[in-house]
Amino acid sequence: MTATAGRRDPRIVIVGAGMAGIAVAHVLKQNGFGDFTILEKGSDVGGVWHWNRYPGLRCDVPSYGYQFAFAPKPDWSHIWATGDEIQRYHHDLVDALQLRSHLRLNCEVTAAEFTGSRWRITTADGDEIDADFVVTATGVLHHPAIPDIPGLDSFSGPVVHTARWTGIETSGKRVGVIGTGSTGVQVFSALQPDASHITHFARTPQWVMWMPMRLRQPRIVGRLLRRLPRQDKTVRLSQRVGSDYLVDLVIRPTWRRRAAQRYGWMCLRALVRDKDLRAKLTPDYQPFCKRQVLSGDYYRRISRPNASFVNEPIAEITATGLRTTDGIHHDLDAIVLATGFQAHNYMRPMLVRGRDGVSINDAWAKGPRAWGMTAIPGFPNLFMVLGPNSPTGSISLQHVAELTARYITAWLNRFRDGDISTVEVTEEATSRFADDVAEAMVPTVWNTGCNSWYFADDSHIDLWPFDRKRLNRMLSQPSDDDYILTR
Ligand code: N01
Repeated sequence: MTATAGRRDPRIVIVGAGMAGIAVAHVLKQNGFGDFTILEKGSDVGGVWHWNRYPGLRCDVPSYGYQFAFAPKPDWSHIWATGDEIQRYHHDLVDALQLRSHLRLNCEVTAAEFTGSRWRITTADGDEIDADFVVTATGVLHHPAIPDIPGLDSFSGPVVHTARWTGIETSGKRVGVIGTGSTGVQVFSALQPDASHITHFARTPQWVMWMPMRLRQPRIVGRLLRRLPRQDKTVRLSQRVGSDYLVDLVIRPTWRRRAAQRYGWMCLRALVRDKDLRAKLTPDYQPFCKRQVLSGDYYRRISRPNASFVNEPIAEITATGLRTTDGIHHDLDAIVLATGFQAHNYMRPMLVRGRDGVSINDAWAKGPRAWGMTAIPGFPNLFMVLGPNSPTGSISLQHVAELTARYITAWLNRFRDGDISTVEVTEEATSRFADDVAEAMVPTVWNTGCNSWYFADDSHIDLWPFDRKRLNRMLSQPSDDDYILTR
């Protein structure tokens, strides 16, 4: 740490330069913290928008709300932006906010250990970096889940996971797509027109709601938005309206939820005319129970002559294709795994050791837990951004990342002022938070009987079951009562 006239500037390491890491870096800079480094294992910033490059990638949240209020971009080309455009936004932002000098790309953190007064960070290259505070911004949907299907290694053609897309040839080929989440639906719809045949393998069918996802944003809209005096306020307003609407649907069983769910059923009925196909595509759980899939063309594309939908379970993968449990062999030239992520790993497999050498794997032996998505008992001076129970299914994550960064900054200010040396959330506060979450989770739509990546284990849903006001209140001001402080 550097000391100036009685103040000490903390050394801060941010792990991850995705959306959350950028938010933290910006807030630190804004608050006059200069001694921070962002360590990013990828070759570029952007997080999921850097790693995911599969055909058809597009944000299913309207672009005007899917951006930082502190960096509004009024001239998105589409109402739902493509992955490329979102990644360019992050790229440009890092330059505009002058964060590059703080950034170390291709720098993977393998371990972080609390030594009693500070953190020692080890990178894959063997560098050791000391820090007073560590902020992990390592994302949720980062580690690809590779399915444990017998024979996967024996396939003679290319097998690619969507989150590690390498330009495989699918044009004129027989393609199999495994997985029917948001990614599976997007990649299937993008590959269908050029494939000689494409088969969508579904373990569980999903509700797919129609939205005009390719709608362009008229230029005039961008010009008008640019003229607004406080663009940050309009972004916040659009995020608030979007969040309030979604939260209302997912956390309480009301007529509004039922009306929105009815729309899902209407889309299926109106857009899939073939009764047998419609029966196969019909889920046996409520819309919104899993993360809702939106698409402008999936039902049209799955109905095309060169497309098949197979919901017979997969028995094995062979050298030339895939066999389902009914004994049918599906000949394939390429397999696309749209099988999602290990969403509850957070900063792992980094080896994180807190006070008294306790490892994060031991601390989280019964599943990931943190007070307020950010602070973990036993891990002083370490904060997470978009940690356990983040509202990935309801509230703007840009808003949450910025709010959490401001919350962390409040502690950093106290360190800088010499008021505290270490800060560690209490076990009691964390248990209280977990109990409140568990109770509020009961009437949510996520708890109505489906399997989804929201579940950290059989009974624990890793989401935020409250509204935005509660989130804002919780992260507005740290309370000393919830923390152990050393001075
Ligand atoms: O992953 P998922 P995703 N055999 O976990 C199936 C965000 N996102 O990458 O339902 C056969 O939803 C699995 O089957 P089941 C968004 O938040 C955003 O699609 O578990 N199948 C499921 O169908 C989204 O929710 C955008 O029975 C297997 C699929 O694979 C999140 O990312 C775009 C299997 C996985 O679906 C994750 O979406 C894309 C197996 N062994 C994604 N294992 C935006 O537009 C798994 N499956 C912002």
